Amino acid sequence: MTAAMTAPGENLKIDSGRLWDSLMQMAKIGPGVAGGNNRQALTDEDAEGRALFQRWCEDAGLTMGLDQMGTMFARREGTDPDALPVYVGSHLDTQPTGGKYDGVLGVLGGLELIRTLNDLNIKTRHPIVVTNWTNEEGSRFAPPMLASGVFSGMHEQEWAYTRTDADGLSYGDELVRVGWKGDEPVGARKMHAFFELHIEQGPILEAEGKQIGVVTHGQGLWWLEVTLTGKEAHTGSTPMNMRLNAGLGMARITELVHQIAMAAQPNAVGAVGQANVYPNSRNVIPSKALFTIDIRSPDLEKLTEMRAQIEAEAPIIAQELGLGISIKPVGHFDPVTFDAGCVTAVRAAADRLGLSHMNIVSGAGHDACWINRVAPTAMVMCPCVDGLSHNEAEEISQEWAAAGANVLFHAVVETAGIVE
Ligand code: HGY
Ligand code: MN
Ligand code: MN
Repeated sequence: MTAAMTAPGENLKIDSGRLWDSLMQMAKIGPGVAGGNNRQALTDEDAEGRALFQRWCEDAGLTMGLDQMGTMFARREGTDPDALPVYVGSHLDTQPTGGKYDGVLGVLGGLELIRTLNDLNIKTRHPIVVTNWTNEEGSRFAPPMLASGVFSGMHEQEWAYTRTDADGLSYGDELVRVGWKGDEPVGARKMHAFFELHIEQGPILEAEGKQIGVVTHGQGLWWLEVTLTGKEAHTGSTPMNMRLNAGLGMARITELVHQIAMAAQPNAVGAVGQANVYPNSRNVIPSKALFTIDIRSPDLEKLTEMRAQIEAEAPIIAQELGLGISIKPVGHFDPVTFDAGCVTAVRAAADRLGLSHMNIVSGAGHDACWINRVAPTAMVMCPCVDGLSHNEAEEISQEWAAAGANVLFHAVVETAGIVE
C-alpha cells in the first residue's frame, strides 16, 4: 500500500513532442520488414537500443544500475536518502514482428517523466528509478517476463541462464556476448511501488472511446510445449492408413485448443503461435511436430480446467494417430490483482487530468504481473489502433501516448511525493 503524498497540479504535463520523438528514434533500432521492430532480447539490436536508452538516461542525470539478468535501473535521487524508490518502466525487447510501442512506451514514458521533473526542477521525497526489464517477450527465450520473474523470486537465475533460443544459444551466453551482464544481485532492490505504462494490446479502450485503462487485474497464463513424434515417409507413395503424421496431430490439437477456449467463454483465450514440423520437406510426412500452446484467463479455476482438458484430450488424439506425445509447461503465471493503493493513484491521476478512463483487465502478461508479488504495483494503459499488437502495424496516436504518460507521471509523482 502506498501512502499518497502531495498531488501534482492538473497543469503539470509531460512534453508529448519529446516523448514521441524518442519513441520514433528508438523505433529506428532493429527495424522490422513492415514498419515495426525486430529487436529481440539480447540480440545486437537489443544491445543498440539499450545503449541509446543509457545515453538518454545519462543525459538526464540518472545513475544506471545493471543486474545479473541484464535489467537496467536508471535512478533519480530523492530528498530522503532512506526512502525506498518508486520504480517505473517496462521492456525494450520486441517480438520478431513487433510494434514500436509494446514495452517501449513504458520505458520511455518513465524517462519522459524524469525529463519533465528536471525541466521544472521538481524534487521528490522518494527516489525514482526507470527500469528496462530483460526478455519480457519470451519469444526468443521462453518463458516471458524472465528477468522480472527472477527478480521476484519466481525463477532461479541459473535456470534462466540455460534457456535457449531456436538456434540453441543460451540466455546466459548471449547476455555476456552482447555485454549487458551486470554485477548487481537480482532482486536485491526493494521498491516503494512499481508503475508500468503499456499499450492495451486489445480493442476495448478504443471501442469504448476511453483514453486510459486503469488496470485492476491481469489474466493468468500457461504455455504448454507439445512434442509429437510420428514417422517420416513419402507423401506420395505411403497409403493413408499407414501414416504416422505428426503434422496432422498438431493440426487436430490446435483445433482442440481453440474449441476448449471457445467452450470456456467469456474470459478465456487459447491458440498455438509457435509451430515447427520436421523435416519440414514438401514431400515428407512430418515425423515430429514441436509447438507451444498459449492459454489464458483471469479466472484461475477456468485456466486450470483448460490446462487439464488439454492434458487429458491431446494424448487421445495422439494415440488415435499412432503418435508419441510429450506436454511440458514452459511458462506460467496466475491471474494478478494489482495493489489497490497504486490503482487508486492511477485512477485519481486520470480524473485530475480530466481523461476518460475505465477499469480493465490486462489480456497480455507484463513485468508488472511478477513485480506485483514483491512491491505494490499498478499499470496504466492507453488504447492502440484496432487493438492490434505483436504485429508490425501496431499503432497509437501521439495524444494517447501523452495521456498515458501524463497519468503515469502524476501517479508516480504523487506516490514519490513532491517536495516544495
Ligand atoms: O505474452 C505476453 O502476454 C507478453 O506480450 N509477453
Ligand atoms: Mn509488452
Ligand atoms: Mn509483447
